[in-house]
Amino acid sequence: MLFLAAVLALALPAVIPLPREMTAAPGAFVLPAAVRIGARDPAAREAASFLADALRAHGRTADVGAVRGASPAIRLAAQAHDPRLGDEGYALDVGPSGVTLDANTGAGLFYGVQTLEQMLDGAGGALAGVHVVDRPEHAWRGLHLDVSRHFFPVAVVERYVDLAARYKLNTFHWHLTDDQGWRLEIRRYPRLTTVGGCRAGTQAGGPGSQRTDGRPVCGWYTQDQVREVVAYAARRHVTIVPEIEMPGHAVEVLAAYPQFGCGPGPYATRELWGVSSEILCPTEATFGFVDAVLSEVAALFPGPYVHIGGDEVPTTAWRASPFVTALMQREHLPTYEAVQGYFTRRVETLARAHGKRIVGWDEIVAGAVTPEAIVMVWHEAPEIVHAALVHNDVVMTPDPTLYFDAYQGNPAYEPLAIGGLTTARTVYDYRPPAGTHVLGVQGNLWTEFVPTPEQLWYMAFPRELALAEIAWTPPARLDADDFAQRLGPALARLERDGVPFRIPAPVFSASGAALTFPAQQLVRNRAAVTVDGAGIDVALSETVPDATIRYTLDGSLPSAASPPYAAPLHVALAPGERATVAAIAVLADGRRSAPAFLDLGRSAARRSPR
Ligand code: TNX
Repeated sequence: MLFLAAVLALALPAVIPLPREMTAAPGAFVLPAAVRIGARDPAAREAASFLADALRAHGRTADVGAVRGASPAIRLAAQAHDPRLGDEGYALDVGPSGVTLDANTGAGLFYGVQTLEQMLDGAGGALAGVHVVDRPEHAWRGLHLDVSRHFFPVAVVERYVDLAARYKLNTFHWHLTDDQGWRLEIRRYPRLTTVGGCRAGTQAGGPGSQRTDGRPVCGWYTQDQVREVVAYAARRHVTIVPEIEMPGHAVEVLAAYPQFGCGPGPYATRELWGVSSEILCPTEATFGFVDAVLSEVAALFPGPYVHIGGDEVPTTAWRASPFVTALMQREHLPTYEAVQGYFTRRVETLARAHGKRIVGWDEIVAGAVTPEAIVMVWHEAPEIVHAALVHNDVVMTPDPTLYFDAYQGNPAYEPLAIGGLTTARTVYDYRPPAGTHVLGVQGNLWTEFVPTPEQLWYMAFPRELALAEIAWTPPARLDADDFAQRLGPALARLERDGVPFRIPAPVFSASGAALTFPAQQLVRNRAAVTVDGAGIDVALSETVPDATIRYTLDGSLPSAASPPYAAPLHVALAPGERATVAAIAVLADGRRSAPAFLDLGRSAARRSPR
């Protein structure tokens, strides 16, 4: 009994992202059937309503009221005036008499509630005593979603935002426009959606395919829907950064309004992935158009930023344009990069007049951008990172390290993706450069090969959990092995919530030692071990707590009908003999992981020395 108590006291709750400071405290708080939550101020009431929902999901009744004489079990207040907590931090104490959560702001309380909800998950009726003082490492904890290449309805976008907020991400970069579709209703320019929001077909097949499915498709958000998403995100302390791509990645604009191109057209919303060579022409008419669009965008999105794109600008159309040639002479623009710089500065002036600071992809640096622009660095080359850092604040979104459209394992066993390899571990190991110019980090989810919501969740999780931790937790506290331990409970929670994340493959250990998969072997989901003696014990473990492992020993691919793993397998090998253990993890709903393989070989018998 005493021993058990000691163990309980030592075990800290599995929280992602790991709090800055978390220590065990004596005792535990036994949750009553009816929980009273005392909220001291309006911000506290708002945060408490999320906690009440979570308690109800755990079979309790919960009511939120004022803090009066009878002390409520759980008290929240956003009046800490505690410099340790900053704008987004919180202090959380759980002990036998209850829970107190303090913050300087509503955001801080909201994050404290997220921590508490994760503690509730593993608690089974009693919250272990704990003392937490937490605040984020990075101000910009971003997650991006491309709704142009594939359109996702409001309910999916809200779920995406909700899940991000649960892991304390605070910035949603909504990639609303691109060559393949304009997704935002603009009252002044209705054809942006009715024409630019439609395409005649969608690329079929993998990267580089020239085939389309021939099925016309449209999709966009009305301004009312956008206001709904903005409010939904705001309740969760998520700022939305809308992206309106220009001057490249904008052929859908020209399909609707060809007068903003440099050539005669005609133009069409793009059906294939990749980049259109048709781009916006830097005319006064175009800037008038951009001004009108930005005025509606600024009115819809209360956040301080608008992302104006700026990546991958082919110059073919500008080179062929007498207008651009004349502009270059008049404005003393020696290069096409300088023309893009001119374009960016004009747009920045417009954005500023609408009260917004611009964000742009790192290509905007080459054209001499103003120091107020925020540069979103997606190229990993050190010279590009450094160039951006000289004068500008940056957000780090390195491709493919934080690109959630890359493969998460051997393509042979993964749904079609764009390429590359970005595992949760790849994400976890990323460290942004230090310095006050680095606002934070962001994961990008481009959707060329993400046609459905199911695929969206698969690509997002578990990588998003690793992103959340490197965004929030101080680097000195980051520990991949510890994170791997906390991943199991986090995935179990996503499973309960019906989020079809990618299930990690089983992990091998042989004769007691965990086998690490070097990057090369990880790609092939394959490790190899040479056995010295007559046999070897192979243990398997899964990440998701209630998963079943199924395995084969004959080299075939395991199925749901293969034997379930229960105890370490003893594999006996004669000299020179080889064997393969193959294993998958299967969830209760039948979803399964990619297979992992362990090749065992015994060296041929050596002659005994004379
Ligand atoms: C490059 S990253 C793009 C996107 C694509 C992505 C695919 C960036 C700023 N531009 O238009 O969707 O690659 O990974």
